[in-house]
Amino acid sequence: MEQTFIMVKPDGVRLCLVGEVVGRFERRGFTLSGLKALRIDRALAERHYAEHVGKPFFESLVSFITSGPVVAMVWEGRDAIAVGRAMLGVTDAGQAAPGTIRGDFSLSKEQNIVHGSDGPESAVREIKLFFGEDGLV
Ligand code: IDP
Ligand code: MG
Repeated sequence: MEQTFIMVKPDGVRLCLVGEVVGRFERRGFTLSGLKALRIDRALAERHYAEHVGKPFFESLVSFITSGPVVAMVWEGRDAIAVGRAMLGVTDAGQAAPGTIRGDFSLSKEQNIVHGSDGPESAVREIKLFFGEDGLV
């Protein structure tokens, strides 16, 4: 069984969408194997979004992702990574299909409610970063 890292971002928490996101993954048939609320600091943001350090939107992304609590989760099940990404919708929520989380709850390219691992290496890295003994939190 595959595991993926899913996180409700600060906008999703502020909009009271934690239950909505959890419910969608539960109803799809995934198993919740880790969950915690935390506040991301700059150091953790730079590790989590390492691939984006230096990009034009990076400083804005750090202010956003550190602006309030997030809810970090590990969901487990068949094709959890790809199915999870499909359930999120594309990055730019304004382009995301209705029926996806981003497509139902946001119009923003940055404040797009949720994060989901984009592949097996990211999933392992992100789960370790947020939940592993080696993690910062
Ligand atoms: P993903 O979250 O769909 O994997 P990434 O390209 O990995 O998308 O970008 C990480 C996060 O950075 C996005 O979810 C979004 O919050 C933010 N982001 C990505 N591209 C832009 C942009 O062009 N402007 C503003 N924020 C962006
Ligand atoms: Mg990504």
